[in-house]
Amino acid sequence: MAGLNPVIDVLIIGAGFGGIAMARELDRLGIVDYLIVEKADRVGGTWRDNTYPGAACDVPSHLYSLSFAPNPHWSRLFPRQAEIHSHMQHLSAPWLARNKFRFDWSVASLRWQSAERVWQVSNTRGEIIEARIVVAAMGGLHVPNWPDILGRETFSGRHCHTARWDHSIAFAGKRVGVIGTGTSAIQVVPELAKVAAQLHVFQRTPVWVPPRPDVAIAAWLQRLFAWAPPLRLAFRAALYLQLEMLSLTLLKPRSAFWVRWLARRHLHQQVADTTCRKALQPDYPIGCKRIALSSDYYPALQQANVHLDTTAIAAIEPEGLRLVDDRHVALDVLIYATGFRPMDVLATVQIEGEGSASLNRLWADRPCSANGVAVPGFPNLFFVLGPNTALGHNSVLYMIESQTGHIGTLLRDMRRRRCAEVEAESAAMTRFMIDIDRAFPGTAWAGGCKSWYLDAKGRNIALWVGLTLTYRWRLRRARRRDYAFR
Ligand code: N01
Repeated sequence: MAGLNPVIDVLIIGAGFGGIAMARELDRLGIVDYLIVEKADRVGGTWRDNTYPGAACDVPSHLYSLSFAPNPHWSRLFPRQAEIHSHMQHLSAPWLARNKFRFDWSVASLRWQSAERVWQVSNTRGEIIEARIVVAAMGGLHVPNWPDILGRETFSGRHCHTARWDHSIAFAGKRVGVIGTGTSAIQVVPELAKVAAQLHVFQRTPVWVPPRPDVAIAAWLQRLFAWAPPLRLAFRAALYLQLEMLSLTLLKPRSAFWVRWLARRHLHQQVADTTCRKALQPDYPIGCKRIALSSDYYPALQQANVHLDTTAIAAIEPEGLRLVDDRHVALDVLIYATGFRPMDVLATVQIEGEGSASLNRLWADRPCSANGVAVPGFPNLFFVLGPNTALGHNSVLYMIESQTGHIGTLLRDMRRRRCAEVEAESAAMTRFMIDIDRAFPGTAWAGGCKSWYLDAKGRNIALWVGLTLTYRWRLRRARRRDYAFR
């Protein structure tokens, strides 16, 4: 193992939006002794990893921005991956200039040293950084779900996952298969349909697809937003309130009739063939799976070179897919748009807290936490976008900033009280999990569908169940009652 460096105050893991927001919070507090480690060679998180054609955000750009780094010059209402990623690179420049990042630094383990009250963080090369505080901003959706389909390794053509796009694959003139019809698939399918000779879309469950009202933001409006920041702020607030209203309908699905109507009308307007329409009509409440906004998915499915296949896949074979009705679909390229494994968020990181307690073991059945931010037994360790703080309806950046602000307040309290340790109370974790489980039944997300929000037993492992404002308010109160300072 490499020699130890001096102990630093704070180590942030992950250079996505969460890591950058945390770094900015530390700057605000005047904490200068920190580093951000990142497994890849650039900032960007989700927006660095998901580079498939058509990748875009389904939260409007002026809301999908960190509050301290507004961008009046977003070119579209719904930002595309390249624009978000370049915005993030621009955003991270001051920290790059200050040499705050350590790239290609893939964390392998975190071990709490109770005598020294420091976290010993090692990477896959055996290098170690010691830090008094660790903030894990690793995101919840970064482990691709490679489906457990018989014969997956035998496919002889090119293949990739949407979250690990292989840009060397040429699609023109090829027979391409896409497994999955979630939000990633509905974005990549229209792009592949433009170039593939044949595109086979393998759908297990249809998704609700309302139209995506994407428009370019005119240059004059961008200039106006730059010139009059209150106008941009008002626009942002209006977008935020609109999405909070959507969350009210998802919390009480009976009031979601208008979103359902919108999506049904969209399906009827765009798909004339009744058999095809029937195949694309979901039979679960809207919002149960993430709503997939798209105005070009249904038209793409009806192109002459595109085939929607709803027969289950029996096996992957060297030359293509075998379906359960024994049909063979010959393919040159296979795309897995099969989502992520949120339960495997700690798949590559071992975390040992007080008394060598293993967080991996603790979370093996279900990831539990106090407010999605901390776990009893793991002092001075905080999570950004920890369990049950993802969203199915609003900007996750609002949750990130709620959490980084909360962690910042705890660090300030530690400093004020001259404490070396802060740890979540067990009662706080119990309270949070009970509140999440109590609020969940009766919501759209508990509507009986299968989604990455749920574990194999149907328990909500991912979502915050409520308004984002309620979450921010909860964290305000949590500061006093949910932590022990030592
Ligand atoms: O993944 P998903 P995703 N055989 O889990 C199918 C964010 N995101 O990458 O529904 C056959 O939604 C699976 O079928 P079923 C966003 O938070 C955001 O699309 O389980 N099919 C499903 O159709 C989102 O919610 C944006 O029956 C199999 C698909 O694969 C999250 O990422 C864009 C299968 C997986 O859908 C995940 O979205 C992209 C199997 N064995 C992503 N296994 C935007 O901002 C899985 N499937 C727009």
